[in-house]
Amino acid sequence: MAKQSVAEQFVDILARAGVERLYGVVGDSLNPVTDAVRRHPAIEWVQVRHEEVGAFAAGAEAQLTGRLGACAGSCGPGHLHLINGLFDAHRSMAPVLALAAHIPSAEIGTSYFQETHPERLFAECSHYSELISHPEQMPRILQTAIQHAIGLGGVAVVSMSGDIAGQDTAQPGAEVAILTRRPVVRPAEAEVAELARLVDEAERVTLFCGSGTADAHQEVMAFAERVKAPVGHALRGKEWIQYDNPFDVGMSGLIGYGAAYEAMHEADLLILLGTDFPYTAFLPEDVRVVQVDIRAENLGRRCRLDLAVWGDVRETLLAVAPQVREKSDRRFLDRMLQKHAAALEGVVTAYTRDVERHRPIHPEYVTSLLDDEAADDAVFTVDTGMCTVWAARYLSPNGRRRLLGSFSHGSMANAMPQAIGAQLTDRGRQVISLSGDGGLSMLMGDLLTLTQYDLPVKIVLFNNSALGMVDLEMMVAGFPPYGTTYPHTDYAAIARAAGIHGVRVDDPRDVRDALRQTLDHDGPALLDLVTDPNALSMPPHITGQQLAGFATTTSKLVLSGGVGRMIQLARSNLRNIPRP
Ligand SMILES: Cc1ncc(C[n+]2csc(CCOP(=O)(O)OP(=O)(O)O)c2C)c(N)n1
Repeated sequence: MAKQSVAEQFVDILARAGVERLYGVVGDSLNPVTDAVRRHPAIEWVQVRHEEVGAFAAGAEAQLTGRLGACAGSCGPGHLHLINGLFDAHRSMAPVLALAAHIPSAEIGTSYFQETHPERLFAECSHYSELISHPEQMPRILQTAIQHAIGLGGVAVVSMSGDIAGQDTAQPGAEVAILTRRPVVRPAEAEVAELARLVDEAERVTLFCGSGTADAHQEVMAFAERVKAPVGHALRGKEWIQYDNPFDVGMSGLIGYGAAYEAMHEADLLILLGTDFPYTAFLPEDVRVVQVDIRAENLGRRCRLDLAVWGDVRETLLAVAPQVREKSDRRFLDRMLQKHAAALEGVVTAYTRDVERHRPIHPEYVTSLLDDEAADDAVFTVDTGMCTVWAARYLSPNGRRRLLGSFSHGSMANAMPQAIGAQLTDRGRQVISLSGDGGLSMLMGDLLTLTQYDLPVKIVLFNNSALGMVDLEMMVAGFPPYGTTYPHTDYAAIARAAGIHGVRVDDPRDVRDALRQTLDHDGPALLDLVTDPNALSMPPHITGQQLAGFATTTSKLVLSGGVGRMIQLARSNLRNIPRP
């Protein structure tokens, strides 16, 4: 067999691990690798304008497909540009392999032009970050990296100088067996038995769900039915839990709604299912708590636990369900469903009042129309900022739609880059980026990537000429808003100049038609909606101090926050409550 270069072997193994694209910006140190990609039949080079976009896109691919995503940066500045997107992928547990091409190997440690120390630089945003400094380290280092990314869920980084990548490999890589699937993790029998005992002892059980409930919708519902438990969710659990859910009590957290908070606090047993919900202030202190998680190291890091269960949510529920006695008393569940419906009824009119004439356009109105008009299997990517609030409240999951954001890392500018990755995995699927004007402008260069690859991404831009979320945070904390506004900018014109179908709308009566036309457009499109910067949303459980700050800053602003179609779910769940 002809000799392979290290770079060729690298690319070959990535392709065999399921990687279809390598996102990046070329550079001298990357040349042997990009050249190997050019010649490889199964892997494509996606030429982004900013490496951060490539990392976000690779993370989005991984979150949608469950397969390994990949990106690359050339030495020095290319590494630094990758970092934020890699942090996001890592914290979302998205398996991503990043190649950090390094300066010439003979120069390492001399403060050479563009020198960084990638194995140190990426340590905090990866499970594994190692340097290949000799051809004989291949293929083992790459295999180890891939297995860290897939096995632990997150980022692995391989650094390699161009001169090493260009050398012949010492060892064949053709037969390397690569792990591509996760195992099923069933918790230990003793934990299952203890969980069953705690459930049997409890009178009021609440389930609180995170992204670990992906693929466990049916099991969560069956368990809730068995123990008559209200089911709340964290933001990353929304897409898996908030549909076909007769036990829904909404979302907890800073942008939460409904009765999830009450259900968690009034329970006598709270079961956290696959969630690393970070807000300890929203977790109860005097309730028994069980946490079930695939990551043993996450157990107990948010609150004191009565039982830690290491396992898949689905497997745990399947194992424990037959061991618990079915409960017949649904009083707690029904009380929580009633509280939830009442909480939603209280705000349901928040945005509907006069909204078809309200100028600037009300963002909640836009999102509720988008929810109606979007495809049943749409992928929504959502910018950090107020877009996340609107998405949490107005987008309706159904088991086929997907919702991606920067929900753990909380970075701005994630949505359009994630939409690029999402669209490349399936050009026929509707991919909608809910972008803020702050977020879009931060990585706007990659609008050109949409044109270059003719990606039919639809950008719905909430153009409030403000960093709205921070504006709100400043007011809540009692600071006068500062540094939070932008001059009015016509992003539709910018889109058109970039070769994208761009339409600007400032009349609320035109929003529905404009959304339809944008979604129907055959190619990339941007709908620039001039939205109201003063549309507010408040968490259901803000402290008195926060409220005081809010009140002292302005008395004109009102609490708002509608609830979209979830009110229908809440109302129909009430109808299911048996009448005496
Ligand atoms: C990279 C980064 N910088 C700053 C922040 C802090 N931050 C969070 S939301 C936000 C405002 C986002 O503004 P925009 O995208 O216009 O959306 P809006 O909230 O106005 O809808 C800022 C500055 C952040 N999360 N990420």
